[in-house]
Amino acid sequence: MAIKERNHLQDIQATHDVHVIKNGLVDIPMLQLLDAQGNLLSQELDLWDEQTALRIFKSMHYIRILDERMVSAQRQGRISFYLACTGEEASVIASTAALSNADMVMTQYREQGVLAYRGYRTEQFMNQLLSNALDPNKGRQMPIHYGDKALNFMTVSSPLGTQIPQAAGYAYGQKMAGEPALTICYFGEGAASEGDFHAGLNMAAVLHCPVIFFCRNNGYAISTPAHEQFAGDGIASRGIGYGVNTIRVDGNDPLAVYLATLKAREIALTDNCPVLIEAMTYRLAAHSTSDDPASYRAKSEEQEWQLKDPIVRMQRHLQQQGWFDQTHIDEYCTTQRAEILQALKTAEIQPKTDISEIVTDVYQDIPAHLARQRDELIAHIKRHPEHYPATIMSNKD
Ligand SMILES: Cc1ncc(C[n+]2csc(CCOP(=O)(O)OP(=O)(O)O)c2C)c(N)n1
Repeated sequence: MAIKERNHLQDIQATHDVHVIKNGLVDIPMLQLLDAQGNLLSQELDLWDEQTALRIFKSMHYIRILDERMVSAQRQGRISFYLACTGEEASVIASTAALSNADMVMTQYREQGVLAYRGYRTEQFMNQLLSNALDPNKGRQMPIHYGDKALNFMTVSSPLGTQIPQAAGYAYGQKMAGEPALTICYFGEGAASEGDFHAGLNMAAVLHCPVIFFCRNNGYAISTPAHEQFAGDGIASRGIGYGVNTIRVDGNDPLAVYLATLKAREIALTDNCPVLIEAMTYRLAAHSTSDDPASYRAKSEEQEWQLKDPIVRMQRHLQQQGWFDQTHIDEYCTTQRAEILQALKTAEIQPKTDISEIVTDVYQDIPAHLARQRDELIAHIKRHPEHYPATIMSNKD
C-alpha cells in the first residue's frame, strides 16, 4: 500500500459547492477481538500461540505486582516517586509482544511493561528506583526513568512529547542504515497536545520513517479529562490529518492490541512509513504517587472500567483456550512478589554514587559553572553529613 502524496493542486478534485467537512462526520472504529468476558469476537484464532499468550499474561501480572509493591514502598518512604501502569497493561505489553527485540522503544514513563516483557530483571528495576550506584544512570535521575541499551530501550525522558520527534529521527536513521527494524514511541493522549507531537508526526510522514506512534488514550492527563483536552475524534483523527496510517484499537483487549501492532509493524516496514495506533484504555491507578484521583473523577467511573480490567479479560481468554492453570499462575505471582521484596531490600543497602560524579558523563570537560555548583554541594554535605547517605562521598576530608 503506497502512500498517496497529495501535495499537488492537480490531485485535488474541484467542487462548486461550499464543501464543509463536518466535525464528527467520520467515526473512526475501534478494533476489538475479545469482549469483556474474553469471548473471541472474530475468527483470528491462530493469532498467537499458548507460549506467547502466557508470556504476555505473566508479564501483565508481574507489572501489576511490581506497581502495587512500589506504590507501597513510596508510601513507606523507601522510594521518592512512582508511576503505575494499572489498567493499561494490555496496551503496553501486548504491543511489545508484537515487535522484534531489534525494534527501538521510546516510552513516556508508564510503560515499564515493555522492559519486563523484554527481560529486564527485578534487580535492575530496583537499582533504578532506589537511585543507587548500580543504576546505569548512577542514580542521578528520578525513579521510573529507566533505560537499557541492551534491550533497545531509550532512557525515559519525562518532559511530555520529547520522544516523539526523536522517534521519527531514530526511525529515519534505521531506514537509512537499511536495518530491518523500526522504532515504536509510546505516549499518552495528553502528550499529544504538545507541539512535539505535531512536529514528530509530520516529520515522520514527510520523511517516510518506519515508526509506530503508540498513543495510550487513558482518558486523563493527570486531572484533565480527555473531553477538556481536545474536541476532535480522539488522537486517531490527527494521524489522518498528517497523512499517517492510523489504527484505533481497544487498549484493554490484548489480542486486538497484538494484532493492531503486528499490522502496524508490517505496514511501517513494508512501506517505510509511520503508523499511528490509538489504544482506548483507562488509567485505573492514580496518575503518580503524588496524585489523588478522588479529587477529579467519580468512583463509579473507575468501577465501570474495573469491569474491563485487561488482566481479567486475558485470563478468561486463556481459560477459553484451555491455556490457564490457576496453580501455576498463583505460584508465579507468589514467587515474583517475594523476589521483588527481596530485590528491594538488596537495592536499599547498595551504596549511592559518589557525589563527585554528579555532573560527569554529559560534557567531555565539566563546565566551570557546574564544577562550582558541585564544589558548593560537596562543601554543604561536609557541613551537614547527618542529612546524607554515608556512601555519598568516598573522600570526606
Ligand atoms: C512538557 C511537560 N509539560 C507538563 C508536564 C507535567 N505532566 C506530567 S505527566 C502529565 C500528564 C500527561 O498525560 P498523558 O500524556 O495523557 O499520559 P498519562 O500520564 O495519562 O499516561 C503532565 C501534564 C510534563 N511532564 N512535561
